[in-house]
Amino acid sequence: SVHTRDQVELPPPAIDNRLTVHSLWSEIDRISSEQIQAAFEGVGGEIGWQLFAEEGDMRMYRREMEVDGMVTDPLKAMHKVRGVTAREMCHYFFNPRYRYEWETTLETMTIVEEISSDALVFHQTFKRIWPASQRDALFWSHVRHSSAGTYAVTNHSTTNADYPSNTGACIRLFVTVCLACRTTYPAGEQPTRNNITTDIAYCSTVNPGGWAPAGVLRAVYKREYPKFLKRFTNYVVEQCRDKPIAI
Ligand code: 16C
Repeated sequence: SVHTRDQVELPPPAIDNRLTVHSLWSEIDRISSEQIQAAFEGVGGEIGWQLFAEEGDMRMYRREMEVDGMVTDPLKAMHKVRGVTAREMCHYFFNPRYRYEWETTLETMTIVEEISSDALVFHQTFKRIWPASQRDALFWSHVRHSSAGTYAVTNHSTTNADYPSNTGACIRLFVTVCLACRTTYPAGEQPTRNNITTDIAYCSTVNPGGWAPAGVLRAVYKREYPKFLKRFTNYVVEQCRDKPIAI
C-alpha cells in the first residue's frame, strides 16, 4: 500500500519501551537531554564561539580547544530549512538505510546492536586523513521527540567487547553529536510543505583519540562540516519533495 514502510519507521513520538529497559538507558537519556538543551542555546555570551563559515541561512561556529595536545574544537552549526519537518530531518539522519547517500566521510558502517526502534549502536570507519592514521568510532545513536515540533538525534561513543579499540589499522576516535530540529508554521494554519520552517542546531565534538596534526585537522573540518550540513539538508529536501508531510 502507499503508506508505508517509511511511515512505520519514522522516529516514534514517544520513547520505545525496549530502550528504557536496556543497560545503556540512563546514560542515553541523560546525555541526550543535556545535548538537546545545549543545542538550542545561543552562541553569544561568555563562551566565545567563533564564526568560521556562513552561507545563506547556515552559520558555523567553533571554539578552539586542545586536550593532551589534541585538537577537540567543539562545533556548533545553525541552519534553517523550509519544506521539511524536524521529524523527517531526524528520520534521515538516524536511519542507517540512507547513511551512505549523504555521509561522505564514511568507509564502512556496521550495526552492532539494535536496541529499539529509536536506538542503535554503530561501528563506523572513516576515510583516512593523510598523514594521520585511519579512524573508527563505536557509538550509540538515539532519536527522540523532545517537545512540540522538536525531534533530535544524539550520537555518543560507547564500548563493546566485540569491537575493541586500537587493535587493527584504526585509531578509535570519540564523538558526541547532536542534531536538534524544531519545526514551526504560522498560527491557525495547517502545516504544509509551503509554510513550514525547520530550525536546525547541529553540535559536534570529536576527540581524535591519538595524534593528528592540528593544522590539517582544522583545515579538514572547516571544509567537511559545511559540506556535510549542506549536502544532508539538500538530501532530505529532495527525499521529501513528493511525499506526504510527516509532522
Ligand atoms: O554527524 C555526522 N555523521 C553521523 C553519522 O555518520 C555521526 C558521525 C560522527 C563521526 C564524526 C567524526 C568524523 C571523523 C571523520 C574523519 C575522516 C574525515 C574524512 C574527510 C574526507 C577526506 O554523528 C556528520 C559528520 C560530519 C563530519 C565532518 C568531518 C569532521 C572532521 C573532524 C575531525 C576528525 C578527526 C580525525 C582525526 C584524523
